[in-house]
Parts: sequence; C-alpha cells; structure tokens
Amino acid sequence: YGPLFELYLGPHRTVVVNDHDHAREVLLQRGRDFAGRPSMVTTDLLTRGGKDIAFSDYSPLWKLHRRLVHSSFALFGEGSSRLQDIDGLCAELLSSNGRGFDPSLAVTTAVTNVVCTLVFGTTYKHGDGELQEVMRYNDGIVQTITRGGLVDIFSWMKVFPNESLSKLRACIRVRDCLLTQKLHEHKQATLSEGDPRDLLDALLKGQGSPGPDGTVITDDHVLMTAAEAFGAGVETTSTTLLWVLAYLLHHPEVQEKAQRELDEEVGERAVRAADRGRLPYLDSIINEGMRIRPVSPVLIPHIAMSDSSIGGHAICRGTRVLVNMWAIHHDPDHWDQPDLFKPRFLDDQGQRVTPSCFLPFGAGPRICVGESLARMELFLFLSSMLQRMSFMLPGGATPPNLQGRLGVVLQPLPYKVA
Ligand code: HEM
Ligand code: PLO
Repeated sequence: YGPLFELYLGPHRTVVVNDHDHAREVLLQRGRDFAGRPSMVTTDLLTRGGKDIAFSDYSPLWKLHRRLVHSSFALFGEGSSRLQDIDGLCAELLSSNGRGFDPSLAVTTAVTNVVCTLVFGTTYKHGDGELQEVMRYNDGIVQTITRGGLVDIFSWMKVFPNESLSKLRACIRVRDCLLTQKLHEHKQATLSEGDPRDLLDALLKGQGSPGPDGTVITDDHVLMTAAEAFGAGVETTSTTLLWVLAYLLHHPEVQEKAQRELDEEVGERAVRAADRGRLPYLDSIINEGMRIRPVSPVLIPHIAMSDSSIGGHAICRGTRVLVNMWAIHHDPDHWDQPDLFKPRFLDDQGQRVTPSCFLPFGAGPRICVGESLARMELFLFLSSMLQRMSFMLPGGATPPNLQGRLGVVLQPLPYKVA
C-alpha cells in the first residue's frame, strides 16, 4: 500500500506508516504532536483508565510518572549487575541432559526474577506456585489484548458477552489480587525514611510530591505502574530470547561463531556487563533477532494530540497512528535479503553499525523506558547460555516454526531444544 495510507477502523481515522522516513517524522521530528495514546476498551480495563505509562495519554502526571520509572531502573537495574538468576537458568537448561524440552518456562522464570527484584525486591524459586500464577495471567493478558480487536474499534460492543473480554477480566482480577498484596506488604515494611530499595518504594515515595499541575500519584497509579513494569519486563525480554534461540536452531553456524567469539574474548570466567564492548557479534545476533521478529510489530498505537502533518500530508488532531515496524524492518530498499536471519549489524572491520531504520524500541518521547535494562538482560542471558551450552534440535525434530502468533506481542510458537 505504499509508505503511508489512511483507513477507518470503525469510527477511528487511522494512518499507517510503513517506511522509516515517515516513522522518524512521527516519532522524532514531530514526536510531541504524536505522543498521545488512544483510549481503548481492553487497555482501559488493564490500566484502570490509563493510570500506567504505556497506555496513558500524554499529561504532566504521565511525564512525572515516566521519569520516576526511568530513574528507578537506572538506580536499581541497569548499573548494578543484579542478574543473579543466570546460574539458575543455565542449571535448569542443563538439567534436561540433552532431552528435548520447551525452553520457555526456564527463560520466563529467569527473566521474571530480574524484574521482580527490580520492582518488588523479591525473587521466586524455580517452580514456585505464585510464579506459575503470574505466568498464567500474563499469558492470558497477552493473548486477549490484541491490537485492533473488535471491542477496541467499536467500544459499544463491550456491552455484549465476549469470551475474550471475560478472560481478560479474569486475568486482571488475579493480577490485582496478587499485586495489592505485594503493595500492602511493601507499605508495612517501608514507609519509613531511608533510600528506596526498589521501584515500588520509589513510587510510594513519589506519592509525597505532587505533579506540576497539582495532580498526585494515587495508589491506583502505583499499582498500575508496578504491574506494567513487571508485565513489560517479562513478556518482551523472554519473547526476544525465545526468538533468538529459535533462529539459532535454524542457523547453527551463527551459534558456533558466537561461541568462538566468547571463547576468545571471555574464556571460562563469568560474563560481565562490561564485556559487551568486546562481543560485537553477539550483540549483532540480538539486534538481528529484534529486526526480523520485532516483539512489538506496530509499536503501541499513537494519537495526534494536535493538527500536524506526515510527509507533507495534513493529519488532524485525534488521528490514530500505527507505525509499522514490521514493514520498516523488512523493507527491501534498506535491508539486503530482509527475510534472511544474518547478523548484519557489523561493518567489514567487525565494528558495530546501527542503521537508522532499525527501531525495535521505538524513538522519541514514547521510546521504551526499559531499553537499557532489556539490552543488558538480553546480552547477559544469551552470552552466559552460549558460553555454557549449545542449543540443538532434539533428534528427528523439525526446526521451530518462525511464523509466530500475534497477541499484544509477537511470540514464537512453542518449540523444543536439546
Ligand atoms: C514501550 C519495545 C523491554 C517497558 C515500548 C515500545 C516498544 C518497546 C516498541 C513502544 C514504543 C512506541 O509506542 O512508540 C521493547 C522491546 C523490549 C522492551 C523490544 C525488549 C526486548 C522493556 C522492558 C521494560 C519495558 C524490560 C520494563 C521493565 C516499557 C514501557 C513502555 C514501553 C513502560 C511505554 C513507554 C511509553 O509509552 O511512554 N517498548 N521493550 N520495555 N516499554 Fe518496552
Ligand atoms: C504483558 C502482560 C502483562 O500482564 C501486562 C502488560 C503490561 C505492559 C505491556 C505488556 C503486557 C506487553 C508488552 C508491552 C507492555 C508495554 C510496552 C510493551 C505492550 C500487556 C511493548 C512491547 O510495547
């Protein structure tokens, strides 16, 4: 349909951006004009009417909120190497002794524990009952918040019985029950002075200082933001790792090259965050995974907050804008053989290159707040796994299906490794 087209999704005028020049205009050059979020039935349910960050419309309180989360991540996450679950993950993977098994449970557990430490200051043991509950409700939410689902187009349809919406409500109930309990425990344990230990502490402390327009962070905001950091932290990183592993099963030569780089640059000792500079090929694999299978293929819908323009075309206030990152990451004008998995983020000298049409985290005012954390996690988990083991197809198995299933994130279908 060309680089830019407009359609009506029910009553909503929607512009779809398929190429990277226009995407940069929407996200960066005129980022402020397009930094709004539409209100939708499913995400309003999920976030109690936008009391989170990702699905909340642009407002002074949202900005304050976003800043709090961002600085908490820098404080508690990215800098300090708190990925204590690497050993647990590797042990669990190795314990399969080469029998074919689905890696998703082990990967999700490890990733969940990283965010859990960050948000709540706690971790789960592998196989913990509550952890299983978290994974179940997350999966239910991911599968029921589909972008462009009918109730999000015709909101009046919410009055009719709807199986998907009932499932979403049930998952949200489980989530809220669990999180309210955590908030309660935190309030009892903290509420004294002292430095915040985790994101929940930081948010509770932030309740004391009102936003620029006098609005305050309510308990609902604290709960929704913690829930979201938790949900976003788990689903995105684990999905990306599972995509990369699936592609490595298709391309054993890529896996071997990464292992050679690890042997030469790191050897037997544990990989550290500071090793990233020395492992450009590994980074290139991660980037290629995020290019070929972006977890968020049309980002999150944006909305024009004022009359503006894209590529010289007038766009009126209230227009929804979908940035088609899938199309941008597969654009044959910018990528050689875009459907082929080949780590390509290096030049002839092996130095890193990042093309401007590679935007897996978005860009501008709505850029992902977890980018640095995610990049560090992806690097540390993948490097540690490849250093200690090789992933292979179980005997007789066909390589993983790479088509994926699209919920609120694009996930690989279940597959087995040995
Ligand atoms: C937003 C990608 C990891 C938290 C986003 C967006 C994308 C994205 C594409 C939407 C940008 C837009 O609408 O323009 C990713 C990818 C990840 C990742 C590819 C990992 C591989 C994380 C992690 C966290 C996180 C680990 C938190 C712990 C968020 C939040 C937003 C967001 C809160 C909403 C930002 C806003 O609307 O202002 N992410 N993300 N993400 N991400 Fe991530
Ligand atoms: C994942 C399931 C959780 O239960 C709730 C949740 C919160 C934030 C969402 C996340 C889910 C999916 C991935 C999202 C994230 C915000 C930013 C991220 C949409 C639904 C991406 C990749 O855009």
